[in-house]
Amino acid sequence: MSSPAGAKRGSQSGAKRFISGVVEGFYGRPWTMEQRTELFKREQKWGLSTYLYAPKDDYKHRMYWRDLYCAEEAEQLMALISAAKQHDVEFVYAISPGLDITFSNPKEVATLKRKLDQVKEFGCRSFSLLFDDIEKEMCPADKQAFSSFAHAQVAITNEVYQHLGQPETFLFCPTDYCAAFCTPNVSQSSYLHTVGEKLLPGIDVLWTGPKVVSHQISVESIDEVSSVLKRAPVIWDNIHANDYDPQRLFLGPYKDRPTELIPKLKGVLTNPNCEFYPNFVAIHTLATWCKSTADGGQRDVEMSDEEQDLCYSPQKALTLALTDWLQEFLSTDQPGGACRPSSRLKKESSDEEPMQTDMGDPAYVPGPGENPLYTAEPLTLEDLNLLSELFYLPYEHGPTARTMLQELDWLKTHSEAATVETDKTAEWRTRAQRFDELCEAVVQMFNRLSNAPNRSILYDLYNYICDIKSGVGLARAYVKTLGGQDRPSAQLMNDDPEPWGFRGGLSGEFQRMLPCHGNRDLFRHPPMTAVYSIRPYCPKDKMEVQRIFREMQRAGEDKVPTMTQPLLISDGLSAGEMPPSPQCGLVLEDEIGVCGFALGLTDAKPAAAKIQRVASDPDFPSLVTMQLLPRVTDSAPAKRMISGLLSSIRSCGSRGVFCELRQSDRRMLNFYTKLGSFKTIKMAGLPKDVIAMGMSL
Ligand code: GDL
Repeated sequence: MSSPAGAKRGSQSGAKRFISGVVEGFYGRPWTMEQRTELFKREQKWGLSTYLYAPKDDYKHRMYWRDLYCAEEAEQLMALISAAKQHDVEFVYAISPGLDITFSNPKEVATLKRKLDQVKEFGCRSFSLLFDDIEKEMCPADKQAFSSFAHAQVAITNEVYQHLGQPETFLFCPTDYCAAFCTPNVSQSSYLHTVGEKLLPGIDVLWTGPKVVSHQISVESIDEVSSVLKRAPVIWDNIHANDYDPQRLFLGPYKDRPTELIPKLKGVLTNPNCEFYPNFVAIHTLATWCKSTADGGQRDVEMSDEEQDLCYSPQKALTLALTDWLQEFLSTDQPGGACRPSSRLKKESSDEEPMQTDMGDPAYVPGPGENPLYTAEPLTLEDLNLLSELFYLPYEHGPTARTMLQELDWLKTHSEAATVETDKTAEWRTRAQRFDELCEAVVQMFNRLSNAPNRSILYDLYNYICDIKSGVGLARAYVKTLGGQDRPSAQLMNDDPEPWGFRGGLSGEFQRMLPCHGNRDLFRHPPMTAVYSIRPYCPKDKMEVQRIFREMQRAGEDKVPTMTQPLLISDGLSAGEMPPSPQCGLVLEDEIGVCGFALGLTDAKPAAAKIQRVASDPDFPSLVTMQLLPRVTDSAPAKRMISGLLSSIRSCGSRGVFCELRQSDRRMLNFYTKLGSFKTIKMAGLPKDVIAMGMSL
């Protein structure tokens, strides 16, 4: 077998080998010993070098870190460590004492050493101390003994490292393990500087990138942190971790980490989905990434020409992974494979009778006029591709999922074309039909998956595929209703729906009530280019809001002088003459300061009366207004603000909102038009050159 490319990288150049592989570092049920052994086999096959044992909710890894392993546990761990050796995988044992350790107490340090000595006796040679996700405040005794939290952690880590005889691999996870946690930032973080200066040079540092779950990891960001840490970090990658959201699973390829990073890193360990089997793609694509080099400079001489296609493409890596995964789905001799053979699967172009493979009774053969035996279509690569696209990556849906969302959005926005003949009616019908086909493909994929022989993979996926099937089913029924093909579906329109008609439980309920609900809509809002924050409006923002309002008014002066600009109902709100309704104000800030606002009134009547207007459309009782300084070139923050504001107004029980826009305000006119959900409406007493747009909630 050819040698692992990732592992070879270092040994060829004489440096320590590149650490590549998996960290079992998530919250929740740890993997079983069999699953871990299966993991080692895969790592070996795919050329990954390392496994970091760090299951957060394993008793003796974190909460009861002081307790030694009992005989039975010892036996299991020994077997595991030796299985890793057998498969040429480096087993790194991690311990997380940070929840309650007193760093300054020598007894505590002795306890930690004793625990790691025990694991060393099991045959383990590589270790790690983790200080992630812990309270930063030191206890009074530690405050007296150490000048900072970093000093306390580094002192104990250095001591343990030396006690264990300076292992070849020794990893340290800082408490500030990503840029977002550093105060004020990476280059000025005194915590990271202490780690960089005081941590012994043989110890490597784990780092998750710009955030806990990093969308992208740039070369510049790694240069920056490496210079502070005085060493290249080992990435602890949470790109496929799903322990923070029970509805999400990540089956997309390893992505948005340029391969130029490889020579700048000490290693990459992925902390993937809690469910073991669906991690096939996460680990396989990471292995492909590790084998790629940006410059092709460090090729492994033993690699075939095919393997030497070193330019990493997430899409190609995904196809490679799914092609291999398909075999595993169809296999019964894998762990979890059903005893019933694949004889019930439809065979392609075969006239043979189903083979009998059960040892007991002969297979049931239906007689004439009896029901034919149910045979399932076998799972296809397209099915797996669709599955991956529906459960793609934390910041991105796969292409088919995006298409489905876009199509549904379009069908909803243009729903009048479905029932009243317009120039869009034919297009509406074609697109509705196409949407229906996409939904049907999901259902078929679900059916074929449910019939796949390998039950272990299926059981890990089951909740997720059921959930998506049900979500797609609701959307499909809704489109049929829009098209007048179906009576309004009982599930959708009924005010006493089945429980699957309102999903997400109490947590979903809470989210829908928050002003930022919808902020992370992965399909509408692409990631922003600058860093903005949206926060609730408070009275001290009045002057800033007024300043932006005036500035934008002046900006429109080249078209119409301020004095002659028509008066809008919302002007009083923007000018600070009246406050927004409670929870109906948001301000946008960038690094310079306040740069935009979105304000609302749940009842627009009093504001209208102030300028002798009537706002009496019962369908649109509420009012919104928004302005952004020209330096905000992204439309994403505006979309986020408006969706936050609309969700607040909706939760106040309003039926609809309207906004008034001067025709000279092209930017806002464009914004609301593109948003799609606002439509031009007729309003009594609207001044000349003012357009009103409304949206039902
Ligand atoms: C974290 C935890 C990790 C968890 C992940 C995703 C690190 C270093 N620690 O912060 O245990 O699985 O987030 O929720 O990433």
